[in-house]
Amino acid sequence: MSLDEIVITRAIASRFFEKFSEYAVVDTAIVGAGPSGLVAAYFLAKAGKKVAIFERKLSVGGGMWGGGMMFNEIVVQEEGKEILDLFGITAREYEPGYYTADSVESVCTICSEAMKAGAKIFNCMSVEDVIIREGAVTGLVITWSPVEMAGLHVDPLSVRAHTIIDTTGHDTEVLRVIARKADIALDTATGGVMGERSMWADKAEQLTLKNTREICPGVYAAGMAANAAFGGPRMGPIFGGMLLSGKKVAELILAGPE
Ligand code: 48F
Repeated sequence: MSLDEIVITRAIASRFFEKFSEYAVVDTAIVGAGPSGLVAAYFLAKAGKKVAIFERKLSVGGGMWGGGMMFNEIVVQEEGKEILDLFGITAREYEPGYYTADSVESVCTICSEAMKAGAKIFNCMSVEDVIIREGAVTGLVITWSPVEMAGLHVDPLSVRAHTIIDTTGHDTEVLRVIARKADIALDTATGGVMGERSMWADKAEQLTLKNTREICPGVYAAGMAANAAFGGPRMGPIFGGMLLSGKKVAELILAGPE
């Protein structure tokens, strides 16, 4: 059988738009496919929720691929190792309480499990705004990342979601746009994004979990974005807090409003 380029083109276009159209309305939209976003997607999808992740870059994994300073190993503490174990990722003890894992194995495995559980990833898409109805965030405004990068004047599209998770890491992009444009105050001491503090691994890891929560109606903060939102410190290349934050935010969403 000879291959026809037009069939290939139509196959890609029709399959993509089938998926995109189906996921224009979801239970949870996650912004950012770093470790916290991928873990949240896994637990939510596994529980039967319809989940889409929107990721600006071509690749998933956020800051986890690069380990520490591009040395592609990550460190997790005892609690974080339990998540690696759950995914079957090889973790080796370095010193009591400190475990290492290959960062590429970690990203690939968590991403694969999240997708096998049913989550869909839309890469090369950037979230630039939100939709608000009656005081709650009900959707995201998205554009192609290359459109954003080229500064082209192209109108975006939208997706509707029952809940949204900001897992955009240090930049806290969804929360910043809410604080900047919307008439909704964030549930922080200032009502806005407080910004991250300097590195303090121990304190930051504890605060990441504490700060993982609903931050305004319809929107949860998780991962490094949670610390940046509430003025917590950064933690550097220890990833247990990120993994546990992804699990916690999924549990909070599954438990429903308090
Ligand atoms: O930064 P990132 O890995 O988030 P995380 O899950 O993990 C943080 C750690 O990697 C590390 C750390 C702890 O050890 O401090 O930094 O909190 O991944 C965030 C992802 O969000 C994407 C971005 O490209 C990255 O892959 N992202 C950021 N803004 C947007 C976005 C946006 N507006 N739209 C779509 N994706």
